[in-house]
Amino acid sequence: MTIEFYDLAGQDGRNFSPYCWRTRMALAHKGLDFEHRGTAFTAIAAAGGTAHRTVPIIVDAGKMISDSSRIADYLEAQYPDRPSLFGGEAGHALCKFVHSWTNAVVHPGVARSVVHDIYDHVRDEDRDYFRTSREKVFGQPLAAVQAGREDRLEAFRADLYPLRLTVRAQAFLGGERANYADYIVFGAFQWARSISDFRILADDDPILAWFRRCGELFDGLGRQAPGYY
Ligand SMILES: N[C@@H](CCC(=O)N[C@@H](CS)C(=O)NCC(=O)O)C(=O)O
Repeated sequence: MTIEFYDLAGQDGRNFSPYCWRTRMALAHKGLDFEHRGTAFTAIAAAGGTAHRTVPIIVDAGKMISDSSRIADYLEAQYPDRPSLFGGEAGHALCKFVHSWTNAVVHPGVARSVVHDIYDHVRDEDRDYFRTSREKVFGQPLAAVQAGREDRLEAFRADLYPLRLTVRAQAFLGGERANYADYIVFGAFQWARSISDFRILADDDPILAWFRRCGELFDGLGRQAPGYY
């Protein structure tokens, strides 16, 4: 039975959720077909009920699972004969660091750079919800959160130095081949690319070259998704 994949959907087929990209890449890595269910923020409750409040959500063989990490663990356990997402226990453990670093350093930097651009790309029915919920989190109007992003760029790019050093020396975080660590970080930059023309990464940044390599995986899955660059 084909897996159902509930993915966040904005305007013009833009699927911009960084967490959903983790899942989308994981499904592709495992070679699993899925039925794509583009879902507005305000439609998640109808899809997932009270138990699943965020996307990504998958439904596989009648079982509903949310949270990108849980989904990755499920896919790895359920489909052991398909290519491994983690390459074993050590890889799985190391992904927890990549997850924490991405959520603590990369996501906040990206969010502050493009949050108003996200607002511009959410579906009409999501606009009030997105603005209200995110302004509550940031304690500021979205335009004020994003303002000054050019001035913050150098510091944010410097924060990415460990990633830069790594992907300059090897093709992927997983080594010669991409694994779930790559998809975790890829999701963050794909998020930005999907809804903003603001260039977080300089043209000559090795991270951009790595991002493009990731975008070419699985027949250009990432590159072909609507985006600004
Ligand atoms: N820990 C979750 C986080 C997922 C998450 O926050 N998803 C966002 C979209 S990027 C969401 O569904 N938000 C619902 C909302 O804001 O109401 C995961 O890894 O999947």
